Amino acid sequence: MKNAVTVTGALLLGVTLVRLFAAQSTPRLALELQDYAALPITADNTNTNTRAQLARVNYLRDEPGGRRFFVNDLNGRLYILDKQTKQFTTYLDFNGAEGRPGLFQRFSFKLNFATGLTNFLFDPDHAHNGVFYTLHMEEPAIAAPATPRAGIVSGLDLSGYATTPAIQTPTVNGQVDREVVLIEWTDRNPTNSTFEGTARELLRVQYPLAAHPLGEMTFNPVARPGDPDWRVMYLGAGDAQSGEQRDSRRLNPQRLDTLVGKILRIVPDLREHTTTSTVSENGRYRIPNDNPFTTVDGARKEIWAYGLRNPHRLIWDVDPARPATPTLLAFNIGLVTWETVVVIHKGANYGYPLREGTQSMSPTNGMGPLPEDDMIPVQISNTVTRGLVKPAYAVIEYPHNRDSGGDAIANGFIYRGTLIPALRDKLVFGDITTGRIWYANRTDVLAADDGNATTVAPIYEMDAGLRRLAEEKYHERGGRGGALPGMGMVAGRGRVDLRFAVDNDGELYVLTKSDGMIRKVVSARPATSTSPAVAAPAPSAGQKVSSPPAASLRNPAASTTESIAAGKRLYDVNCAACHGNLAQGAVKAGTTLSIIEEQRGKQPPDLTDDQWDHGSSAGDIFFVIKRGLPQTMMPGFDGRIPDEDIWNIVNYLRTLRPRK
Ligand code: HEC
Ligand SMILES: [Ca+2]
Ligand SMILES: [Ca+2]
Repeated sequence: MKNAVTVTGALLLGVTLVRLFAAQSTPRLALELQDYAALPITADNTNTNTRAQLARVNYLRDEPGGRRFFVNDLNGRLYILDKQTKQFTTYLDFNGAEGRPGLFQRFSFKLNFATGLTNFLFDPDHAHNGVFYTLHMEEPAIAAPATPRAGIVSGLDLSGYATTPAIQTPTVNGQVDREVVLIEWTDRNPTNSTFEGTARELLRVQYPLAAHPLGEMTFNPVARPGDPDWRVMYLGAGDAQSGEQRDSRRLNPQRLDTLVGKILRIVPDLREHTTTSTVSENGRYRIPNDNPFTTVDGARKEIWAYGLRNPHRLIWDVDPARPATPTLLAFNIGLVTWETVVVIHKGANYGYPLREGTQSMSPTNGMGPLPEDDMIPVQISNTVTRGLVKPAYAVIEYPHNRDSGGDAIANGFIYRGTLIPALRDKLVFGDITTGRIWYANRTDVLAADDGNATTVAPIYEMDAGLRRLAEEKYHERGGRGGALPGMGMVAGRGRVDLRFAVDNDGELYVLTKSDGMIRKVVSARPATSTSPAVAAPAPSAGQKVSSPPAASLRNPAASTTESIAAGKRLYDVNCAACHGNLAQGAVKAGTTLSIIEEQRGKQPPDLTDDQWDHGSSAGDIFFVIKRGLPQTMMPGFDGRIPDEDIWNIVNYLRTLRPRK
């Protein structure tokens, strides 16, 4: 077992190095970011996890016509952002949980990641019809009505409002922690900054676990009235964490009888496409007849593509050479190794959880090479299959790796603005937790969509210093604690929590939840050698392939009072935040990392109980600290703490005994 892990690590390193070298032959670009607007702080300041992020800004969208921005905060508010004054006005407040003043009493926003008011989207005809759509999460266990509360928004006419039955998702023990709700709103006067009109619930889907929701919506940007895609909505539905479970939920992303882990395609307005679509089961929307599985027995007709873990962002590439047929791309967050961008094709299967990136994944989340003739079953239900299909592969991928990767892919855009010629026709994207930013050439991205797993677009890292900027602003705006809130496996303590946005001119914005800021990308220049790289932690030596047998290594530092005191000082600064101030472990210290956020590893263990899962000799402990434990939250300190100081820490740890 241990050997298998090492081999995968070595393979991974090989892949990573090839890409790194590709990246270094081109001069590195440095992005200049300018503060654009600061969201009102909605943080829970008693929390150290992502609820302590100053404002959980998720989307910025330009109003059709470009007069104002609209911006949402997962904590519940949909704002109008005035482009001149940079003032935020609350347009709708969804958060009516636990006596809060907003619309929905079942509103659920406290867990990390994309819980809360996840998204809003303008109808393509918004300027005329005032229609927009929202996605938010509710907690079905809350004993309060699921309808919006009357009197909260004085112009909201609720006379015809009715909820829909939640579409069931296969689960175990009846567990359904959340429901995702899609609502269509019609504002009779879309020019003022208040809401007056009606709302219609279109869809409600069970989410057995809270992470990876149905969180993304988009319309084909080139479709015009009369076109088959006019006002047809594509949705990105996360897998509700199904694919990483080791029970019957695991196949949900592959199953065509459930909506999670899919790209969906629906017609929200019952009056559109009446002759080429069918009314949905719940009677609230239509399903185009040319969706790929409308004639497959037992399949959900809403499905457009499948086998995805968390396709949380969708974008379109409009090729000037063939503007009528834009390409849909999804940013898909991975589980074990690969963060990916995929090109979405009608009916395609992206393989998860049998595949991740361009590798295969075992039922215990082990990674391996793809079989030579790569085919997987077409899964209708948990037991029924119908033939085989060749999975579709990523066009961009990066690993969970300190040197060249991150924890979770954010979104990105193919730059079409005029401010920054150096970015033209580049897909600019980033990593959520580390705040790293890359670009790939658009032509490389499209060329990699060739059905061949071994071709992916090269990616080039850019310097933006985003982590440093976010840390400074976080503290300047009153954020407490030493690091940014939350954690990531690669990022360590402190998530930047990055997303991108574009305005109607195609200019780029960077949204960061940690400091609740919107920044505009104003230039890209060749990086000078002194330009600060993203302050990512120093490389962990965990990927080194050969080393002396750890257990036999002798501690060269004598266990003197000085050594132990030096070790304690270093421990307090570098380790106490996770392992507790007395090294008693996160559980006893009461500083446990949220289960959802850090589900991939154990809680930081007690280091005083003389139980060593990774070896008890001084050499074993030395190497755990130096290299970290890959695939867990334990970072490597190589390059950050000199070897002799690591030995001092070992000496300090050796003096500790369990405390009552
Ligand atoms: C970001 C949180 C975090 C930080 C910071 C951190 N650790 Fe850890 N550490 C962990 C976690 C989580 C584990 C358990 C990994 C596993 O086994 O799944 C761990 C495991 C260990 C182990 C292995 C224990 C065993 O049972 O074998 C040692 C030793 C250790 N850490 C020491 C340190 C020291 C010393 C520092 C500071 C220099 C440090 N850690 C900093 C999270 C952290
Ligand atoms: Ca209005
Ligand atoms: Ca390819």
